[in-house]
Amino acid sequence: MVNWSSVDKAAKEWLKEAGKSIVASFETALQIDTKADANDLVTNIDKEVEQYFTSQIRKTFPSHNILGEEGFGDEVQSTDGVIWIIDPIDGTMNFVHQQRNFFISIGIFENGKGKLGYLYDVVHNELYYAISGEGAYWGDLKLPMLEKVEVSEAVIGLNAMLLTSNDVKNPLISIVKDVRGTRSYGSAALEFAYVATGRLDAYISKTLSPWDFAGGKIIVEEIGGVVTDFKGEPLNLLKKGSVIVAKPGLHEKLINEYFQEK
Ligand code: 2AM
Ligand code: CA
Ligand code: CA
Ligand code: CA
Repeated sequence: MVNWSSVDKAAKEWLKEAGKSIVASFETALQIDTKADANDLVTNIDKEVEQYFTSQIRKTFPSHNILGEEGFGDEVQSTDGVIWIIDPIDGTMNFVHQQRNFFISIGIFENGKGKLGYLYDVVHNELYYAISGEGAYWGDLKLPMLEKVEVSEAVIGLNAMLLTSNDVKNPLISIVKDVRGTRSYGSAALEFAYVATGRLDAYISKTLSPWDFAGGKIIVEEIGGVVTDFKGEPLNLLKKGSVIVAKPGLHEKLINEYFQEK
């Protein structure tokens, strides 16, 4: 049996420590490299923060598995047992260019079921978290269940690149015309936190990796939000793919009225 309250306590303590070292790094010279393309950035801090979490987890919870963006975790092939899915800095471009609008994201799953989710806004020292079955929180404030909203009154997060496809049937073009407004923040974790707190009604992304959505999915689902791929299917915790996270009702409408081929 896993003692979830000791896992929760450790995760929160390590998030605070990691957050302090990230803030301290603002005074140092970053080493910036690129990954898949020239705009896909990674820094020494992304790597150091992931190494910090992996070493703490291995010392404290040696039976737990770790899936991390920067590759310091394990070669996770199945969702059996306890898995920590970690993004040490979500929104690296924001971290490098803005020194804000980036988060640490952690989702902890047991046999594929979300147990503990954390989205940490390092710069504002604000933690969004959920303990499955016990509620979701923004700091000390318990978050209310998400309420239904109409498409015409929805403010949704998405990346403008989604609109650059020439496909006239691109459902995103109709969605952008029909909603009240759109926002692009450049951090999936931030956008999940904003859906959880009602600042956004939905967030749509064509490709996210497990570490981009793991923490946010646990938090948003705890308060009745719906998280699926563009087909309305559940997300695979070990694969990248499309993601729609939205308030109840709105999610159904976006899938049924825009994404499903007529
Ligand atoms: P990251 O900052 O941890 O890489 C907007 O860029 C969002 O998409 C961020 O949450 C970012 O996470 C994620 N993302 C996923 N794949 C990406 C890629 N190839 N390049 C940039 N961002 C990516
Ligand atoms: Ca990245
Ligand atoms: Ca990410
Ligand atoms: Ca990252």
